[in-house]
Amino acid sequence: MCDCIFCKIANHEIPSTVVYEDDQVIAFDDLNPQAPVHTLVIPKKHYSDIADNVPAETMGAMAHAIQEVAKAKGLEDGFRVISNKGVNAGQTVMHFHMHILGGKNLGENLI
Ligand code: IU
Repeated sequence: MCDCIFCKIANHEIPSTVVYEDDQVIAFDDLNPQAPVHTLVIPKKHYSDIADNVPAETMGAMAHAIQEVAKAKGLEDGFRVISNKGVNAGQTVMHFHMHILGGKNLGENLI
């Protein structure tokens, strides 16, 4: 059994507010939002981070999910995508995820 919290969200063992889902990825609202829209996209299969030999097909599915989230959340005015990898980036959940932030002018501040 995987003890990873995002694996449990992907398997619907832990509830989340799902914004988009297909066979490869799931997108859900961040529990501690840093912007009016803050949604996470994760692959359903476990990879520790973006540098963990993530297949190109999975990256494509992530990109597609980002576009679907942007449409669902009405982010026509723009949004930011961030993926933290490792200690220096402040990664706290060791299951590859991309943050989608929007809903206001984010300026030049990093998340
Ligand atoms: P980071 O890139 O690893 O630092 O981001 C992890 C994010 O996961 C962070 O924004 C948390 O608020 C978010 N999160 C969540 O949405 N639900 C959870 O159960 C947990 C973390 I643990």
